[in-house]
Amino acid sequence: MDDTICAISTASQVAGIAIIRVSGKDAKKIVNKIFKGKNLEKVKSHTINYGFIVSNGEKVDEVLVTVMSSPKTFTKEDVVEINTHGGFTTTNKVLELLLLNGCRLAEPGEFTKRAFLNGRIDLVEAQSINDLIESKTENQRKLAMNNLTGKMSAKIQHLMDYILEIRANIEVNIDYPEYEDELVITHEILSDRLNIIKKEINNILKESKTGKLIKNGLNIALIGKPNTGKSSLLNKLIEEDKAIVTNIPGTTRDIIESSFLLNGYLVNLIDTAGIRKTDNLIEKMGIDKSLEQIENADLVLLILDGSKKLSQEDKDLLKKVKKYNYLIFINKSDLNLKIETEYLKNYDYVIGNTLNNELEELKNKIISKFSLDLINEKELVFITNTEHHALLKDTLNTIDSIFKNIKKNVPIDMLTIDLGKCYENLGKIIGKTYEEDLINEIFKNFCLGK
Ligand SMILES: Nc1nc2c(ncn2[C@@H]2O[C@H](COP(=O)(O)OP(=O)(O)OP(=O)(O)O)[C@@H](O)[C@H]2O)c(=O)[nH]1
Ligand SMILES: [Mg+2]
Repeated sequence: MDDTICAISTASQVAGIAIIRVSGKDAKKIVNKIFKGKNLEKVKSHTINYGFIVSNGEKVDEVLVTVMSSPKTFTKEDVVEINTHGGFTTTNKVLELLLLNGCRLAEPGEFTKRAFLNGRIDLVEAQSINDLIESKTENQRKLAMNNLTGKMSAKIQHLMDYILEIRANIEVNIDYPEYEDELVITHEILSDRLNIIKKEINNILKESKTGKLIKNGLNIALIGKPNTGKSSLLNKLIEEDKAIVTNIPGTTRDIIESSFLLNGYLVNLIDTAGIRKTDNLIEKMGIDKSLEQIENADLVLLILDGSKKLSQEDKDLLKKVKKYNYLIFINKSDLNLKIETEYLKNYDYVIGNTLNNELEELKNKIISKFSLDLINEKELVFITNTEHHALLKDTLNTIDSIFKNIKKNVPIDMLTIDLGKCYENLGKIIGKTYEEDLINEIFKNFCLGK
């Protein structure tokens, strides 16, 4: 972290302006070497300075240079940002000059890594910067922004503080029995407190499902016999003629994916080959892919042709989808309905058609199935990272093993190792360590050694 790094921070495309970011202790010195204007090493912090980037006395570009002194910057180091005219050649030339004058090209994410290592942001916040950049919907943006402002980190930190307090308390009970003011942690008290932690982690995990849904979108696989209108439905929902539609059964062979916004949430539709018995090798391969999609989807949407009686193939599919999170869409309601709805009475279905865009009932059903109408009202603070999810699950497992040991009457001091493990797991989410914190906690709360 001793060196000074630089990178083009804006998109690599022709634009009016591009920004080159420089961070590190020599940021001002290096930029100053190639800048004609005020002395950047002497200007006030957080100022924008007009001038030219020069190379061998020749003007390369007319620029605005923002100088921001440590520590009030993104990386907490000195940061200089050069606004160049955004052509490829000019921007690359300025970057090249920085490299020739002592900067190193930043690795991907290195500015954020420095912000983390210098204590400006924690790991959840660092991750959410990426999410913020990649967000496609308003809700994804809100979620990332809430995480960025540390709301999730605060929740995790709160749990960690609680564990640390118990752990430090036990430590004092053992090492300083003469310290009588201190509550003695018994198996019962420990169980009560562990239950509180468990409940909170379970809540975070439950809500994280919603977070994942916002971040990755809701994956819906469109499944059904050939010719029921799967591709027509995809086209109608995304409002674009993306998938080929014909009256020839077996039209779709490959998987076709596209997204649309439902109530502000990203929905990824996966159109698949109609499922039937076939000797055609290509169609067969397509059907295998359809069946794979059933496994991976958040919702399996089975499309039936309402103008026909149920065939054996439909009935087989009905049996199959019941094992998943499914919904049935009876399509072609503009025609005479011949489908036996009586057979479907124990199934969750809605009726509509793609021909006249009668899809409101279907949309509303999906919204209510995933409570998409309720999410908005809650505060969007969720764990979205898979590793963080795994760490929380691991913490729950460790708590369960403590409970088992309590039942076996294992002495309290033997349980502290597992308590430490819980703390460490949670700490990994926000990038904090255990030992140091424990020592601080003991000495902070109990003012020992007086
Ligand atoms: N009347 C009517 N016809 C429809 C409706 N939806 C689709 N169709 C027709 O049904 C036929 C099949 O539509 P597709 O969308 O290609 O069906 P598919 O399920 O994708 O078929 P495969 O790709 O072969 O599995 C086309 O002729 C569509 O125009 C509807 O709501 N009403
Ligand atoms: Mg199709």
